[in-house]
Amino acid sequence: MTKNQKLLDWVNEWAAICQPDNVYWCDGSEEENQRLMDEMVASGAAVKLDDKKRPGSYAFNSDPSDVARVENRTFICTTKKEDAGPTNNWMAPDEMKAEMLKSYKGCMKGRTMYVIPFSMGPLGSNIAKIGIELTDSAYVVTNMRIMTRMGKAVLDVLGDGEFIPCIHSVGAPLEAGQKDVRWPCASNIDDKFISHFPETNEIWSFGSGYGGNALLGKKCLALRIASSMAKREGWLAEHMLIMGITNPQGEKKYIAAAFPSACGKTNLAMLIPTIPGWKVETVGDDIAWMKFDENGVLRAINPEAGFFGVAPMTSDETNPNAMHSADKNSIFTNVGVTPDGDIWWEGIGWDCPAGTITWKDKVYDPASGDVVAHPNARFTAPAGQCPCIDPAWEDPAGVPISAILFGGRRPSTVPLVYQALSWNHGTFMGSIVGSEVTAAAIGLKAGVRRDPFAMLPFCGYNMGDYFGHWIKIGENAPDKSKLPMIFNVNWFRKSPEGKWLWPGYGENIRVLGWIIDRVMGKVDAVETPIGFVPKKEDINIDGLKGQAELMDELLAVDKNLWLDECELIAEHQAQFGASLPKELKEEYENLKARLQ
Ligand code: O2Y
Ligand code: MN
Repeated sequence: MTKNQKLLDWVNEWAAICQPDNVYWCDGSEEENQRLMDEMVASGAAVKLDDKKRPGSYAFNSDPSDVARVENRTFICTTKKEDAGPTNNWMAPDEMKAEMLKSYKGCMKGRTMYVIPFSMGPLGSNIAKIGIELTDSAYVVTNMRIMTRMGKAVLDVLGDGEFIPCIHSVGAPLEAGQKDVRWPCASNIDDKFISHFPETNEIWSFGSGYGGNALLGKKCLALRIASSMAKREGWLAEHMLIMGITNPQGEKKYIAAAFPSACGKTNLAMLIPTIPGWKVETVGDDIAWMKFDENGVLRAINPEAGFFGVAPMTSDETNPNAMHSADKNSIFTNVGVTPDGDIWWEGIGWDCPAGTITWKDKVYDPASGDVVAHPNARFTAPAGQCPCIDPAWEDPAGVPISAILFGGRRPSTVPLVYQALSWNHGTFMGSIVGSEVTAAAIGLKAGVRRDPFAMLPFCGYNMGDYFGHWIKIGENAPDKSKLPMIFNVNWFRKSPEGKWLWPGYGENIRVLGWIIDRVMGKVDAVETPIGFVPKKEDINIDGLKGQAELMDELLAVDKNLWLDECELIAEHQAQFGASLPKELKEEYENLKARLQ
């Protein structure tokens, strides 16, 4: 398969540690995928879905203890603690490796070690990075085949080159003759580790088979390790969707956007415009890698090849493009399986058929109060199957980014949309992204839960230094006039009576339309203390009954509310201590001064 001696030595070294029964090099072929799926169906790990309803698709149920990313067991291991910063769990690399090596010893007994060569980014793109994941989970292999470019072609491109080594084990060795469980994983949360070594570009994961903990190309490589590489190399690895927007005149612009979870990022990436003449096309729904080209234009690629989307509440109503992406050749995890071999989840848009088997492997009993699908149930679907996939989504050169959007769930204070006054001001806007939480969310203090740049769980180094990197990107831009404009959007503003002020979903094209008009210099805006806000007549609300009366409230900038917000921002900034760039302190002071 390869003559890369470093790779061969590394695989041998890990095989000696983990002691699998076999080592298998994945070629990424259809036959290999089918064989693995057939094996998992035969063992009871997977259910084959009906070939007419969901061709080439399978359902898996995880262990009930292994259903999501484990943030409290996710570590950034740098020599100096301050390099991981105040928002990451930290352990020194040597200490972590010594601890984890104890767990890895013999951890693959009775299992196969799969060697997965994968590329994050189109094969051969100068922005792409090659990783090799070692795993004892066939489920991980089949998911990585959808989520990345995977297999022999990657080894051909790699040649003798450098790769990012990623080790993964579910942490459940089998004794001779021991029967496997459907979803092996470490039974104790403290035995799980998702560790990153940004100084040496390594990922070590142990104990979980789920999503971001196990598909190491995604959050671990494409965000945590890549963000730290990007800082060293002068580019950006961001938790952002990428979409193309074409106006009725046929002019097309690409934007990138970051939102904390539960803000409808996948829905926005695949939005179906409600106003005639507009078109939206998707480049990616989760991660953007951005670099300046030789003309000084910031260009973005989606390093992934698939979507790992939240299933519950995804429907033909909320996101038909996501639904069609998962029509075939998809993997479903922790959803219900109907008696006729299809899938079901809460909010899918039709009634749950009698006899549906829940994610906990029970016949669904509506009287029980149980759910059919776990709230973090997922579909893994090839991006190329998305009906609105952008023609340039695999262009190795990436797409030119004209605007960057931030947003959160802010029922009060934050207007529908506003534009940054400058790059540094936009960086400040990204640094204060957050969603309002109520005290009703058990264990949480009411207020704004900040998720700067939506990168809080994904920044591979000190977040204060990350802000500084954004400032430097602006300072060192080859042509500052070509930097993307920065905006903040808030689809979630409510009246004091608790009524939504904006319809959201496909109607968000009206706001994107204003943003595109700003990018093209077609409209003026009102300068306020927080940034440029639209003149209400510049947002197209044709056909939206009752919206005109809400626009003043929706776009209002209340100085007193913003002064209160400033107090919260000061608390937020304080946690970064000396690592907070002086430019962000200045932006804060300037905002306060403009408000007074
Ligand atoms: O729970 C998981 O492992 C999945 S988390 C996830 C998946 C797809 C896209 N984004 C996320 C996220 O947490 O941001
Ligand atoms: Mn995400």
